[in-house]
Amino acid sequence: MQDRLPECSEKIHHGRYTMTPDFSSELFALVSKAESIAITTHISSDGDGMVAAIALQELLRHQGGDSFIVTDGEDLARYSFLSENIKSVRFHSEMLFDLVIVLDCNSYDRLGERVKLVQDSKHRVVIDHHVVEHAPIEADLEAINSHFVSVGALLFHLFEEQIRALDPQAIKFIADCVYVTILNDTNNFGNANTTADVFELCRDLVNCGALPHLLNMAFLKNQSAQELQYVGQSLANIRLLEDGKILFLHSDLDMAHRLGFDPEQSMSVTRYVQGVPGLTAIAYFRELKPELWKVSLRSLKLDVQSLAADFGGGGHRKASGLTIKGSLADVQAEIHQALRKAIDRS
Ligand SMILES: [Mn+2]
Repeated sequence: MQDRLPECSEKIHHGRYTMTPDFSSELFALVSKAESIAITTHISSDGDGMVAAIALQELLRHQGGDSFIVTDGEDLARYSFLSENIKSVRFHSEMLFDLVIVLDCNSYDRLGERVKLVQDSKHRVVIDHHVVEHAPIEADLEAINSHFVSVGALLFHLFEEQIRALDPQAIKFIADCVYVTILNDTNNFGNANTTADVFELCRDLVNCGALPHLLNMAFLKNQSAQELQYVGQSLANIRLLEDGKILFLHSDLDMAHRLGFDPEQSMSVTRYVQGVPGLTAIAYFRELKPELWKVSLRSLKLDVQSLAADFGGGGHRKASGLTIKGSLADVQAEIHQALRKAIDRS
């Protein structure tokens, strides 16, 4: 698929694409020299970066490279349907690796405490599909191409030859992982990045043994009854404002305690309300500590990044977040006012 792109055949620095022509052999040369290898991804890891890391670990294992996935301690049980043998370790500041491979991230800003892990390593490799913006990681070797739908898809492209040379079981394993990265980054083929190329790649992955119905169930519908109750009660809190242009919903600590559910384990709640007709903006309020709220903003029409920035938050134009102190009523009133102003300006 994407190998039609000229960007993949030569090293180009447009701030957007960097691909070395023989990336895979250069990477395997680094891997064979390295005494210790770490694979890592951005903070608040997701089903792209982390699952691509699981796929890469498997590929390296077949190439004789033993690696650790370095995490912030997040629970990888979520991915146990892919593998029970993920070799991972929680980051601590004394650890040192010869080679660190960073996936789904090209910026020191997105590494949290693991900046040290990357900076202290002898060699660094970056594989990513985000546009390069702030504090780029200085890498010995990098493959950055924002044409790819997920870093898993980029990984498959870079190593397709090596992957296809594996035994059928290993091929299927990696195809499953890559498929999950696409489910994650297209939000189940629902985002604007779901192109014909994506379906072509998925066709290849299914031909490699990936079973979409099982992966869909295991990855996207893997929610405990408590989590569904948590989502349900959050949805029951929906309020419409400004003639139905603004939708508010919230989850407080009391609710989480009552249900015995850890909100950190929750998948996005806003995805359930994004299709409500007539909306200009969504604000989801989640209580982090008593009277401290995380606000997730979504809008197809307003620039919610600049709105979040006014409160010390950040993100993207269409999806951003901030934290704010106060009672729910006060916090909602403040965000309501800011959104109303943004609507008036638009
Ligand atoms: Mn990604």
